[in-house]
Formats: sequence, structure tokens, C-alpha cells
Amino acid sequence: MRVADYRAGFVGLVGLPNAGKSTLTNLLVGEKVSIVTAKAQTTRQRVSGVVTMEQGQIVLVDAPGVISADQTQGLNTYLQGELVDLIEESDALLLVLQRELLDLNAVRAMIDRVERAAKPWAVVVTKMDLKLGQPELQELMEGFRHRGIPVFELALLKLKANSPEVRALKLALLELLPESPAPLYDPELYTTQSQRQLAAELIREQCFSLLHQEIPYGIAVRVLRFIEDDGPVVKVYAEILVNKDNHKGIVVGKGADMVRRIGSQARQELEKILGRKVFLDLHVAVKKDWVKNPGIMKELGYVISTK
Ligand SMILES: Nc1nc2c(ncn2[C@@H]2O[C@H](COP(=O)(O)OP(=O)(O)OP(=O)(O)O)[C@@H](O)[C@H]2O)c(=O)[nH]1
Ligand SMILES: [Mg+2]
Repeated sequence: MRVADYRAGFVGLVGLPNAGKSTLTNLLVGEKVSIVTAKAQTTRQRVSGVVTMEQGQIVLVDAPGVISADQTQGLNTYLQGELVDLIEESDALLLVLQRELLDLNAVRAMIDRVERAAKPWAVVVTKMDLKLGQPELQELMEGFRHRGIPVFELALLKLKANSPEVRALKLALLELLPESPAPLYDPELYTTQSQRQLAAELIREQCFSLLHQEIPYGIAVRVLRFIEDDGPVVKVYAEILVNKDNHKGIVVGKGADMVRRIGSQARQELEKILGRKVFLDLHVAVKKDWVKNPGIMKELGYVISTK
């Protein structure tokens, strides 16, 4: 292989909340790098998944979904900033649409944003196992194919990292990337996220799965200590922050039942990924209105975009 054939770069995933961006990232990487829940607006920070192949390296950047412009306060402003940065900083974009089109206008606005970025792009339509396809989506895809934009229609939950469809998608993504003399990251690496960040995300994932209504949206997780070189067990001390006084009791639960369930499930997930036993110490604290406070958000790692 000539060196000039090697390609490497960043592919930004753009889609509405709940479209399957994080599921797709994990599938392409073959490891869990990004948390997935049935609720919209799960992903808050960019998470990278590194796919290293013989022909090149794809750095997938999973990001918050595009949300409507009327929700531009606090955390939502931050989420939209993440998306603007993502589009600007990526070498190529991957538009992720779900088969059941919930809001055609939002989809059109998003396509418009992707087109305006004037970068190479491809499309994945997820949830092809669902029988709720809409004719408008079919027309859009035909239009894309006609223009030579790669379109992949996939039932993500039925695929494995080594499925032929997944391999074909990786090769198509590689084609969108610039030539590069070398990989961008160590080929052994599959995410740039630290284990500490991953632990915080896995706890947040269980909050989304186990808590209802608006509660998980007001939650942030902070890992206070992550100790891995002190015996066979990894020790994690973490805090769930809620933004309202009356949410604390709900997250703690009767007899601390809820926080115990969150902790136990997050611990099991972390053990699977680390391949080691984990001790998880989890507390709940109130940080009033953190979702509206830029100072606290910054402290929690939600750095406000300056662009
Ligand atoms: N049936 C079906 N469900 C899917 C498919 N892909 C993803 N899902 C489900 O859709 C839900 C949302 O998936 P995520 O990967 O979290 O979506 P996301 O785009 O990252 O969402 P945000 O982070 O909230 O923007 C989860 O419950 C997934 O299991 C698919 O191909 N078929
Ligand atoms: Mg996500």
C-alpha cells in the first residue's frame, strides 16, 4: 500500500436527539464509548470513538443532537455550541436520521446546516427494523443518492461490529477523509475519553434509565476520586448533582433504594468495560439551578463555547 493512500480525520455525527448517534458510534468502534438511553438529549459532551483500520483511521465524534432554537437557555445553549464547534472542526460529517421522521422541518433545517458546512458527508438512516417509514424520507434519500452522497439504511440493534454493512460504512467514511501520513491517535486507543469521564457517563446513563420525566435532564455527575492502583479493585467516589431541592429525595429514593440501584447498575457496566472489580461510592447533592449557571456548568466540565 502506498503511504498516500492512508486516510485519517474527524467525522462529526449530526442528527436530532434520539436518532441513534451514540448507538452508531459504539457499533462502529466495537466498544461502548458513548452512553445510550431511550430518552432524547442523552449525550451532552462530544465523545470520540477511534476506528483504526489498515487503510486509515476514523475519529468519530458523537455529539448532542440538534435541538430547536426556542430552547436556548443555559445547558441547551451549551449543547448547541457543541454542535456548532463539531461541524466546524470535523473533516467530514455523518448525518444520522431515524426512519420514523418526527419533525420533517427540523430534519430539513439540519440538512441545510450540513450542506452549508461544505464538507464531504454521508447519511445513515437508523431504526430500519421499525415499520414506521415515511415517504418523505424515501424521497430525500433518493435525492441524496442521485447526487452521489453515500446513504446507508441500517437496523443498528441487529448489527455487530464485524457485520458487512458496518464494514462498508467504515470504508465509505474513510473515503470522505483527507490523506494523512499517519494515524491521528495511537491505534490501540478506541476513545480519547478518560476512564474517569466514562465512569461519570455510565452513572448518568443509569440516571436516564431509572429516573423519570424531567429529573435526569437536571442531573450532572462528578467523579471526585478515581483510584486504580490501590489493589485489585478500582475505587470510584462520585456525586450525582441535582438542580432542585425536591429532586434529591427522588434520586436517593426510599431507604436510599434508588441511588443504590443506580450505583449497582453503573458499577456493573463499568466492571464490564474495565474488566476489573469496581467499588463505587455514590452520593446525591443539590447544586441549585446549575443548568442555568455558566460558572457551575464550567466547573462540571460543560465548557461554554466562546464562538
Ligand atoms: N429499534 C431500534 N432502536 C434503535 C436503533 N438505533 C438506536 N436505537 C435506540 O434509540 C434510542 C436512542 O439511541 P441513542 O444512540 O442514545 O441516540 P442519540 O442520537 O445518541 O441520542 P441523543 O444523545 O439523545 O442525542 C436508544 O433506545 C437506542 O437503543 C435501531 O436501529 N433500531
Ligand atoms: Mg447520544
